[in-house]
Amino acid sequence: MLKIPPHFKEFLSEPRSICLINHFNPDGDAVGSTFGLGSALKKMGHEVSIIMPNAFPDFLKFLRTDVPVFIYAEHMQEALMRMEASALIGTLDFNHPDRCGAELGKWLTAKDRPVFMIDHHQQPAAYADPMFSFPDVASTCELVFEWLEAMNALQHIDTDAAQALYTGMVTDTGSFRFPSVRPRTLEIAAELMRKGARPHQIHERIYDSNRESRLRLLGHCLKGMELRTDLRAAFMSLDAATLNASGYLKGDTEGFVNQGLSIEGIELCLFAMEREDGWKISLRSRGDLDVSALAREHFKGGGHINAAGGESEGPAEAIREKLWDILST
Ligand SMILES: [Mn+2]
Repeated sequence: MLKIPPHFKEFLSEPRSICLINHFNPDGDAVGSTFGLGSALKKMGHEVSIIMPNAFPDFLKFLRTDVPVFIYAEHMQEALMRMEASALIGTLDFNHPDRCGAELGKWLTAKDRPVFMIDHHQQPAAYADPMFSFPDVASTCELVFEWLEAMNALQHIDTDAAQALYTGMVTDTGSFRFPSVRPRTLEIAAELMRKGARPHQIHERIYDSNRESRLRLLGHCLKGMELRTDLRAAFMSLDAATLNASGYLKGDTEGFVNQGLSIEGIELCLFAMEREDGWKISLRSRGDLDVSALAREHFKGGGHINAAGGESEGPAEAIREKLWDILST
């Protein structure tokens, strides 16, 4: 399936200085794919750095890597120095320069050094070459495994890398239950287990490590949830005042949007959350209902068929009415 162009393989046959960049607000797949690929590339003889646009959530802190990680928002100078010194840039789990923030995105598209992409989002922007872009694949971590296999480099996946890649597969597939899961997905998961991934430990770290504030926020969110059964849709929101009063930490609302979808007969859920820079929108759907198109057309965003995000003007009531309008027409 995934083929490495000969000139690219040739380029990587010598030790190179490589920077791997993932997207703003890195999730399990973004962190897992950069950690997994980063440490494998290091074992292949390359000098690797990972650049994250901003910090990743606490529930992913159990993941380990022997590759230095620079958070751009916190250590801009060091991150830039690493990027400037690299011979090759890899962008993982995103496919548009905007997704890593305005400054990093601008730097990426300056085109003064080769950039490759490994990603599974729809409608990739043409800033990278080669582009390993496979929108039908469930996670970037799954693609990193395929990429390493195509490079004959699976032996370079150690226990930490296996844990990282497995974690991204779990978070991007809702624990292997989304329609994007293929037989191959489970084969790769099994292979990662053989390489040291511990599914029970990963699940515990991701799903059984709630902070009290997170659970209370979820309670608040569910209490205010509104359903339109005629439209088969659910709407949930949290405003800034509620978030601040709860002692909100990044990552606390991860997965909230899926709760609305768990109701029988509901096929779409929109979760709106107010941050300093405006309202963030998360959308989830079932089946053929394409929320990435909806996010693109109405919420300045995008994503996958069943999982997408964007932004909107507030307040919550206006977003809710907008959603009902869109779905009614
Ligand atoms: Mn992903």
